[in-house]
Amino acid sequence: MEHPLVGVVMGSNSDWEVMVAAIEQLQALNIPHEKRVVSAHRTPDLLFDYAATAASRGLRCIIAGAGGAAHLPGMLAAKTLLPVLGVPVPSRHLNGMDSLLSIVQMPKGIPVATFAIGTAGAANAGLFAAALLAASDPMLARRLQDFRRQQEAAVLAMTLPEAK
Ligand code: RP5
Repeated sequence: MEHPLVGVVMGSNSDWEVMVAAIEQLQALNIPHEKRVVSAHRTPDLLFDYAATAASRGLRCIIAGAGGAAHLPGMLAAKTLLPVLGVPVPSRHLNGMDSLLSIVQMPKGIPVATFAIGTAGAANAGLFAAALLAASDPMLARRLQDFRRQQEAAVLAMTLPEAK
């Protein structure tokens, strides 16, 4: 793969089922990316290193998914000036409400762009990363526009069954 522009990180490989939706969007739009497990509380040194070197390695933004007391996106954002896109992963006991609140309620000063809980949020984070990059990449902007057109055509072609 080309030099990655988007880093996709997640707190555990158990987040993959959700976070793969972000990867799929990046792949569909031909955006070079990398993926990696980075845990805020289990691998804090790796987290610091990943965030501190992300910009100098050429990344333009980071998509971070985590569940539970999800400090991964916020801690990454604290250590890099790159935009961090946070994806709340559904948790076993609180269905991701804990993940959402942990990610969205960042105190003033260190922003995290927070997306919906689960696969919709992961996919939208991928699309948002595409929109960020498309601002300075006309070819990518065209691919993103094509995606929107295809999506529109699919909805316009939808039919509904007869009511009984
Ligand atoms: C978080 O804890 C991860 O992001 C994951 O969503 C959650 C559970 O992790 P595992 O116990 O499945 O590894 O760090």
